[in-house]
Amino acid sequence: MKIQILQHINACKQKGEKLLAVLLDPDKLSIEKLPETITQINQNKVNFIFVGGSTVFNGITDLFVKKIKQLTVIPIILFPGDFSQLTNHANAVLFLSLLSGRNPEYLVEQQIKSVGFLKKSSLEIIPTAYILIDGGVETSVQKISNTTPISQENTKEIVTTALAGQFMGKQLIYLEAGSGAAKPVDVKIIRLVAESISIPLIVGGGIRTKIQLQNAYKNGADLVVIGTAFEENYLFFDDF
Ligand code: 1GP
Repeated sequence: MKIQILQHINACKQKGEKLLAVLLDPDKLSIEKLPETITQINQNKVNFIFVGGSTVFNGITDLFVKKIKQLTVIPIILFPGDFSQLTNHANAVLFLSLLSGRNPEYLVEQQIKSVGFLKKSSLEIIPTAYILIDGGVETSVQKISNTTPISQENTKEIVTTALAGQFMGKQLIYLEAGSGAAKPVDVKIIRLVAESISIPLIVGGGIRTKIQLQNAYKNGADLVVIGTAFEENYLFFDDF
């Protein structure tokens, strides 16, 4: 049976059940290391495996996802840096539009380039508003997309951008401080956005402690994404 990922996320939001995703970047993690990595993930309460990165070489994502699939039943969601990172072996794709930026390439061009692949694929396509927020360092997504993140001071613009995403018909709002951010998205921003929108809220970037993770949930994040903290310490989720 095909898993309906978005339906599941919405049902969890209704019930107040918080969700956790681990981000695996094929550019940082070798395929050889996947068995050990996925064994750790399987032992924890991880709901989704996100796969993607800002700069992944052509073809690698396909092999990477195929290998993950052999090792786990956890649904795999593509979090692509560009259209070359699509593979039919995953369960779903976050169909991202970088609404914080003003670069047409990431607002709409990449999406158009992906249609040829997506119309033939069985991936669940989840329209997602992707909002880059200043995390205190210049992150890869900022460099690659050549866009300026929204300052954490500018809460009005963040909330307005999230609402614009919802009004455009996006099904998820993703607040992103960028992988390896020095400062994750502030809890006040998470709360303001969560109170303003009615669709599920994803938060990621720079979350390195369990307290930060719990605070993101308490303030309204429905799904939190962890990359670096798990990459650096495979025991990060141990006492969840
Ligand atoms: C997902 O980019 C993040 O939104 C992952 O960030 O690597 O800092 O956890 P970290």
